Amino acid sequence: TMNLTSDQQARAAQTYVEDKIDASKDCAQVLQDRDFRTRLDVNFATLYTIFIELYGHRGDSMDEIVNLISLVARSWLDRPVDLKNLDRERERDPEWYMSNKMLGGVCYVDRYAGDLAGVWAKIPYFKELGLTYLHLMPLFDCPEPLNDGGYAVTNYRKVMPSLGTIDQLKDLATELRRNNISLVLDMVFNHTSNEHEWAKQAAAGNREYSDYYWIFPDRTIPDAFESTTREVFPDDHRGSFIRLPDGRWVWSTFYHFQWDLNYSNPAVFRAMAGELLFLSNLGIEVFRMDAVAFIWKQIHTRCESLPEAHKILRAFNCLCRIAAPLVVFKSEAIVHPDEVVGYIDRKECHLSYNPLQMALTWEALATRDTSMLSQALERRHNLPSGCGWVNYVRSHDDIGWTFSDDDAAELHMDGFSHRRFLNAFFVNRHPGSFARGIPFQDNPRTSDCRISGTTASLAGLESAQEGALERILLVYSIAMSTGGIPLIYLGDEVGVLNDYSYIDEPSHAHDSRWVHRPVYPADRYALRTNPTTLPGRVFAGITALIQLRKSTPELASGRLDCFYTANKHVLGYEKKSQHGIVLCLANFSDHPALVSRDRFAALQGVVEDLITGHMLDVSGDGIQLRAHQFVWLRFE
Ligand code: OTU
Repeated sequence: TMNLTSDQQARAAQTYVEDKIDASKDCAQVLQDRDFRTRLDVNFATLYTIFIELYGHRGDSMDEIVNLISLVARSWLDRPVDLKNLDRERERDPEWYMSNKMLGGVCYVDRYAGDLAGVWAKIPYFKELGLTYLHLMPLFDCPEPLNDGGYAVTNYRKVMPSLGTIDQLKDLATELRRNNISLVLDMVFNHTSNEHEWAKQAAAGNREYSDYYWIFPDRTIPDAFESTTREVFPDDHRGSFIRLPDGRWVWSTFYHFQWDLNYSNPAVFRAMAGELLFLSNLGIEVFRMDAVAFIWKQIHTRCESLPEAHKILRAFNCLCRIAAPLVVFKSEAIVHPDEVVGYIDRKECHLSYNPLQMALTWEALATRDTSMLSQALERRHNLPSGCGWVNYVRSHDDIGWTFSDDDAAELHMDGFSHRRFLNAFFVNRHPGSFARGIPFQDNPRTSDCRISGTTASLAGLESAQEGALERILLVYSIAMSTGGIPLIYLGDEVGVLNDYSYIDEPSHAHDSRWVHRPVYPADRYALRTNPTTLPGRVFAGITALIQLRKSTPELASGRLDCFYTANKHVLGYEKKSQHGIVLCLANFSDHPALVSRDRFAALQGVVEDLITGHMLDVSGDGIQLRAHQFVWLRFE
């Protein structure tokens, strides 16, 4: 192999792999499949290069490649024909998810609908709302009662028995697809539950499976790692390791019953690739790649967002391009904004949560000042083409203040003290706060703290403060209009409040995120069509925003341009398309605010506000916004 270029090496490797597959009885017929061959030709070199970079130092890397491609081939042969058709359709329309018609919703199967049959029964409601993307929270088999809301998976091929079966999941995916709704599930691939078969084998001392995790006989290496790693769930345990009954130490970033997988072992990569492809063949269209920052560990580093973490994701992406091309990844990286964007690329994750916009929307509500949010839109919003944000107001998780301290410093703000202010404000320890949040993972050693609470409770509906309804609609108007996929935490559209009963549930009491994971609020939903009630007013406001978004083509695509309002209370941005420009203005103040006429010098006089349908003359006195008012102005 001396002096071969990397291209030639990859081609030689592909020939070697194909010969092995041809010789095997198992899946040789795949080589006659035109679609498979084309996609393999396009993607093999990328996959091979990454694989050799990660595992080439091992003697068995060629065998591992053969095993991996055989797995991919098998998966393609098993893929249902309706999915193969959709694969082709999506290859022809690769940016389908950037449409202004896209709308996401997320819920827990058990808490929102009882079980999978209950979710099926809610499809008419999802259509009424306009959902095209449904994220069901983790629903696979996991230990009871402690499972971190399903993020401790025991078996990726078995649905939690109380929720249904894998066949029901597949049928539900098909039915949702028939109704134009893409099913989204988590790929919890950084860790498994300690009751997963691999973990049980490892705990029993099996050598092969001990290598699936980061297990060490004594504290030497754990101590070295922990000198640079961060504590993510410090309420549960200190450091990154927990002790096994036999005295060994196993890596556990999150809860002690979630053990981090060892991706430096190619067997782990292949095993998880098998689970991913299995789920793809059920008709899952988008995978929420959980906790991506943590998947690679290297001593003397923070063990977050290492280059190899990106390579693992790219390799998984490549496998899908070959054997499940319609699949799209969404990155879940709730970290520094510089790191968040690192995962966003069509070759890695097409979509990403937008934790910065989410957190700074709340920040602006608390401060009544849009400077930080505006700066974030200006400098951190636009993504590589074909990639999009998932814009959310609340999720099942806490709010973390992940803004960049350097960005804050440019605005003459100190990140540390500002986070302290925000934490105090949102847990109602600041005079005059309208928010009713609860601290999450309050760490006195580092002063780190995050916030739990529902949208409505954080916006002032629970404390019955003036402007609560307007604040809820204001924050949703931002998520609905900046571009990408807006994601509704279901229940928010009827203003669901904090549920403090989690305190009485022993398996939840220690985790304040349960305060914003209430069961289906049937009473509020029953009032949603009654406009004299609060749930009815929230619902009317949010559904109006949804309709408007779907009929405003300027809101498609991810790009925006900032509009300088010269009034710190008022956020401004423009969305452009070949149809025209929509200028969004949002007043975060509790008082009226003016955007003066000279700010519109470049724009024409009388325009329509899409929100109210009224015509406004911007060249007269400028635009006067009521407290918390937002307008979407269309310039032709
Ligand atoms: C994710 O979140 C999930 O969203 C959580 O619900 C899980 O508990 C966790 O992983 C473990 O599976 O720390 O507070 O980006 O912020 O990955 C939530 C880093 C979390 C973490 C994020 C994690």
